[in-house]
Amino acid sequence: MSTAKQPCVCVLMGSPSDHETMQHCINTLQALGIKTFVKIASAHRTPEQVITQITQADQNDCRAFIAAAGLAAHLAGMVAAHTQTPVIGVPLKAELDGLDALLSTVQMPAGCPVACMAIGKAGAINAAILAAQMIASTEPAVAEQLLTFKQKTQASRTKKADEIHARYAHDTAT
Ligand code: RP5
Repeated sequence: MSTAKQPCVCVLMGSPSDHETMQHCINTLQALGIKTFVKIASAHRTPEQVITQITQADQNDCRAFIAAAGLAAHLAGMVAAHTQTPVIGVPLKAELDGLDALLSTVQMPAGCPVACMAIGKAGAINAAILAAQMIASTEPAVAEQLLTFKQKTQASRTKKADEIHARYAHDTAT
C-alpha cells in the first residue's frame, strides 16, 4: 500500500462571515476531487492560529494556500510570509465594495508574492481552479477533472445562452 500523502489545498478565512462567499471555492475544489482543509483564522484576531494552520498544512503535502479576507485583508500576505507554498488571495466584500481588501491583498512587496484573485464569488471560484491547475502539473487525475469541469461549466453556459437566444429569436434580427 502506498504511504504517499495526497496533495491538498488549505483554505483559510478570516471570519465565519467569509464562508458564504468561500463556500463557492470549497465546492469547486470538491467538485475537482481535491482534498481540502478549511480553517477560520484571522491575521489580526488569532494570528497564532494562522501560523499553526500553515505549519500543519505544510506537513500534509499542501500544494497551495487559498487565503480569503475582507476589510484590511492581511491574511494572504501573512500566510505568504510564513511558507514557500504558493498563496492565492481572495479579497472579500465587507466595506467599500471590497476595494479595501483588494488593495490589501494585491499590493504585496517584492519578494513575497500573493496571486490575487477578483473580489468575491468570481475570485473564490477562480482561486479553486488556479490551485487545481497548480496541482494538475504533477497529478494527471486532477488535470482530467479540470478538463471535465471546464467542459461541463461551458456546456451549461451554452445551454442557457441557447435558451435566451430562443426566447428572443422572433424579436431580433439574426
Ligand atoms: C476580516 O474582517 C474578515 O475576513 C471578514 O471579511 C471581515 C469582517 O469580519 P467579521 O467582523 O464579520 O467577523 O477580518
